[in-house]
Amino acid sequence: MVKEIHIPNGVRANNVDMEYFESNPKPANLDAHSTLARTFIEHHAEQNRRVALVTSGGTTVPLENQTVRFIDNFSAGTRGATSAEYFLESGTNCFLDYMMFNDAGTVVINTKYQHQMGDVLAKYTKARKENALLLLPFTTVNEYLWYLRELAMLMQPLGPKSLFYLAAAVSDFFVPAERMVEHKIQSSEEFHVRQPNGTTGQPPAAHMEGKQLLIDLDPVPKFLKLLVDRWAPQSMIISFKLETDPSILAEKARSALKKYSHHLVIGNLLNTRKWEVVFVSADGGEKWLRVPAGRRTKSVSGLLPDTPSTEESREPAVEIESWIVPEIEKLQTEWIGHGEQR
Ligand code: PAZ
Repeated sequence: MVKEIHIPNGVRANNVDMEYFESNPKPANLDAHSTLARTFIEHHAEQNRRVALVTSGGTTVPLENQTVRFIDNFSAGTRGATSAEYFLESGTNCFLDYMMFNDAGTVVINTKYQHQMGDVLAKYTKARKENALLLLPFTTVNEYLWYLRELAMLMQPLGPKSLFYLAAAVSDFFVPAERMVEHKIQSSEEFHVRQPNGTTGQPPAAHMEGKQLLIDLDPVPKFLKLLVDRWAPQSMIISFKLETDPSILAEKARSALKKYSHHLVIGNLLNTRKWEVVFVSADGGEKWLRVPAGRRTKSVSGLLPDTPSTEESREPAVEIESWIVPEIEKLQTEWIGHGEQR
């Protein structure tokens, strides 16, 4: 039986949301991608399937409208991409492991991995053919926020069958459109112009003073709060927390949960993120997942002939996402079962 699905037309506005979205431009491709997403979500909703929104990669903060310079947040995109593979039940390794350069400098598939790569390709092709995967690109933090809001609203009819798995590394600070200069900021003093912003005349967020580039960024609005409270109130929401100081990781994860009241924060450290993560849940629970070390790789120390290999010079024996994703699936099954609403 085909259920009747109603997806709201466009995004419902409210004052808190509007402040940001009224003053920062809508991405050029948003409407086209929204149409694709709507079709995708309706297709899966009709079949009563779960839909996961996996965010992946870093966001950038452009300093100029015609962007030459930008600030980036670190993320190789591996967590999101690999997790998406496991959500699609592909159960494979990262395909980059299967590639190599040949003598002519061309990227080819390592003959040793032809078989596995064939598997990945077949599974990817199947996912695309079955319409199980929709890829939507974003680069800037502004694009990220617009897309997140739009997709969350489109996913609302799925209720608890929608999952937000927020693995992207999103900028905490940004240049608001009203303080963004149009042209490339000039470093040499003879070309210094204090570019007023075209529309508001507000002082620019980035400008030269003498030989120094001064940048004055605004905080990015607390979008997780808006997601939890307004855009996706019935969805299961998992966020990631990246830190470099191990002594504050769990505390920061707990604090995020307290602030935003979502389901789970997965904490990880920059240097060990492929080996271990900590699940911090709303009931105060703290659970570490640690995968064993596998084969050795060429780490910096490993390249030196007599340096003993360290734990860091080994690849994890399994992709940690192959442990994370089934845990999330279990949690979501419980969430759907409870039929709770926050
Ligand atoms: O993309 P990647 O595999 O290199 O890294 C993943 C990660 C560390 C960006 C991700 O697991 C994460 O923690 N994302 C949230 C970052 C944040 O605190 O905003």
